[in-house]
Amino acid sequence: MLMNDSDRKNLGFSTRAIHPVRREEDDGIRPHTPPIYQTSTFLFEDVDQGARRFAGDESGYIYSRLGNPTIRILEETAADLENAGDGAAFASGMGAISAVLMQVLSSGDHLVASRTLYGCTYSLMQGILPRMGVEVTFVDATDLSAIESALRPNTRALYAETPANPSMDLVDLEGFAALGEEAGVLTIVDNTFMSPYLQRPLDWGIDIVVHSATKYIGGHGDVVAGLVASDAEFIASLKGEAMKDIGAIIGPFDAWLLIRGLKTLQLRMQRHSENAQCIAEWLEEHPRVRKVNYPGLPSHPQHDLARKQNPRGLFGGMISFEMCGGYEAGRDLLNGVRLCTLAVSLGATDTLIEHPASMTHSTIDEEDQLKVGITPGLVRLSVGVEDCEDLIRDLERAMEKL
Ligand code: LCS
Repeated sequence: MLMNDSDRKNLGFSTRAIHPVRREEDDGIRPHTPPIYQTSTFLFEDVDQGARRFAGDESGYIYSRLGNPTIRILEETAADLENAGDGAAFASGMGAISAVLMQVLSSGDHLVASRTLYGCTYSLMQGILPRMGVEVTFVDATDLSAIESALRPNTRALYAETPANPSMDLVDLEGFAALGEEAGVLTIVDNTFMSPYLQRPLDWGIDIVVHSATKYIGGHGDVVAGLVASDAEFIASLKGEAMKDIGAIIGPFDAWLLIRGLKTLQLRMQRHSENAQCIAEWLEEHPRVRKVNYPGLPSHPQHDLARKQNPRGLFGGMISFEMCGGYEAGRDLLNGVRLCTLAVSLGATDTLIEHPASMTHSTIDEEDQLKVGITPGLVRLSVGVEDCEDLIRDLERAMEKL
């Protein structure tokens, strides 16, 4: 027997992640893992059935851009883990973010966004959105009063990442949601850095959550994908327009990889967080490091907020830190490590090290980079699930050579 929705309600996070939401699979074969429906289209019994499905008078699959059973398992399972009414999966995090913004915003609308965002999210808001007639104001989203002051009568949505890439600044989710509610505007939060195991923005009243599922949800650095979680009404509108008509859909095999990734999300996030806490504490004591940005450190200016929003006492695997000696020191550290992998992206099982100013955030001009703490000497580490002592030894050896 397959579990029904009320059975799931009483289950813990890990159990729900390990047992994906599976509806009827009535071909009698009953595979243990969900099948990959690697098909672009679905058969109709006859012309009338095709017409009924297109008219919405009969449920059932039509064409994989409009829905696919493997993708649906991922969407429902991910939504369940975010405590959302429903979910939608996309070809990439940027596919998810752009679809949400296209769905929510129209020409003449205004968006208030955090000034600290992943480089391509920022360039989407700075380049494409204004070209389509949407005004965007970037604010310091750690300061709720700055967000409030930026509101205008035509503001339609507020957008932030928390923790933000790569500054590790936090947004007060409860306050952010309350501001949106009071102003009658939608709140959108990118939960990529935390994953639903460590933080569930919808529980604080946020309207829409987006993810680069490329990162912790996939977890192994082998898939590019995005997810959206929200109430069922918003997801239905997103699927009915921005997903259907723009078409940045995920493929069935990539969806299957994410269903598999979710099963170990809790184990990985626990270990990523423990390793990152240990490395952040080590870096903070290192004479060649000027500053460490990690919400799990008491020195993080929003450490109390981090404890409130991450009640498990785990603060994720992402650290950024500023080297004494600026760009040259950062470059030499990145060139000197052997075990840490010199690559962008994050959330893989191995530790990745990169230079935000010249890589992930190079789409932001230098003046704006500096405003959000992306200095030439800033290094970003996506701490993996290796043995922590080995990572510290690798970093120590590279630091000694500086
Ligand atoms: N949101 C955040 C917070 C991200 O870090 C990224 C990608 C995206 C959205 C976009 O997701 P994608 O389309 O790549 O799945 N961040 C990257 C990074 O920091 N390094 O490489 C990609």
